[in-house]
Amino acid sequence: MTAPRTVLTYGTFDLFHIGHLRLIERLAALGDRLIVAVSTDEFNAGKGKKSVVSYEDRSAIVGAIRGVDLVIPEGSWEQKRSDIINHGVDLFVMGDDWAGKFDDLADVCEVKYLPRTSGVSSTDIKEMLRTLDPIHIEEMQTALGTLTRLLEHYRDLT
Ligand code: C2G
Repeated sequence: MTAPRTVLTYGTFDLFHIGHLRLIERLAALGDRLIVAVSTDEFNAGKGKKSVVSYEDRSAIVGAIRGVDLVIPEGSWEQKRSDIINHGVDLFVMGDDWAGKFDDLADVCEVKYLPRTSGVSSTDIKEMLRTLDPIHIEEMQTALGTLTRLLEHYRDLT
């Protein structure tokens, strides 16, 4: 009976989307146990990221995904090595936007980077939402009013 193969990854998982899901699905297929470390709100602030969704909700969402066996908080850049040792991790995996960044962990476990899912990111979703916020809708309505008046003015001149 071989020991279960444990996989570990880290992320913010804000505005959970298909890119996050596709990564987690692939990770679950790489081992018998999957641990996901979710960045805390405080750690995100340190990354210069303000997540829309709270740590409490982001970790609950990730924890509810089939194939995720444990969610732990990510509160610092330095905790990866001790997490790997304390949880008996065999394989550390990140999306390839992090390619090479964690190769120093190769002395305590296997390190892999998987291709990101193209065309989707929490940043893009936030940008889309931003254009829909009330202030921007009001700005667009004002601009539309100005354009309408200009058109009417020129139409009267012709
Ligand atoms: N990801 C992906 N495809 C996307 C978007 C993200 O495969 N379209 C992957 C990323 O490569 C990462 C994981 O999903 O491995 C989580 O992405 P983020 O939530 O953006 O996490 P990040 O801000 O990169 O934080 O210590 C590491 C950091 O906590 C990682």
